[in-house]
Amino acid sequence: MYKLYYAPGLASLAPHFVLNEIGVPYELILVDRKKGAHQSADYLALNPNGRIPTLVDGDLTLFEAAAICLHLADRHPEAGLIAAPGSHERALTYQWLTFLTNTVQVDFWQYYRPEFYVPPEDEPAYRARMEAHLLRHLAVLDAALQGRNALAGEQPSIADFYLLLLGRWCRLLSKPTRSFPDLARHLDTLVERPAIQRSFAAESITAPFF
Ligand SMILES: N[C@@H](CCC(=O)N[C@@H](CS)C(=O)NCC(=O)O)C(=O)O
Repeated sequence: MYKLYYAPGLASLAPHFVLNEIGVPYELILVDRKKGAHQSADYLALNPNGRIPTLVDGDLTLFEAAAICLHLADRHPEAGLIAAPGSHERALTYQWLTFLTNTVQVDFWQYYRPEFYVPPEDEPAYRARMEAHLLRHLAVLDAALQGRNALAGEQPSIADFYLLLLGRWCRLLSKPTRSFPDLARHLDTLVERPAIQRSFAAESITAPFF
């Protein structure tokens, strides 16, 4: 049985969505950051970065939320969470997932934790710059979703579930996720899915979801 190491609302929420969409049994293991569990020797043995999430799949231990989503989608092709290798739809899933993780998530992290990057006096200006980047990314995603129900192909893929995580994180920006109409329409549809509602409930996340 899969084991997903998670903390409520963090990057682990994307693979949590994916596990519930697939409908396989799994064990959800809380990494209690308040107690420093993510820096414990036991957890660092699984994930030397001390970051959340980590997936254990038999003798495979995997970190990076996007890698976990890709692995789960590949292991369960019947769930239809990624198109066939070599197809245009799969290439677009790679494109959007990489954009979400390499660009949006990285900028969000810098917006959220500016203290890692600049001295205290520079933090407000740095955050403002990162927020401007994030708003531009949300506009790109909104335009990509115009008249569409998925980022790639016709059915939501792992990229869409990852988008829901990041859309949630961006809900408190000066121009929040909800103010991007096509993005909001798409995320509203995803939120209604039973697997997504089960994920939120298991992490005690209540509305508004983004
Ligand atoms: N690129 C990693 C980033 C994971 C990450 O940064 N996780 C955050 C929570 S969203 C974390 O573990 N933070 C630990 C900390 O704040 O020390 C992934 O997507 O898995």
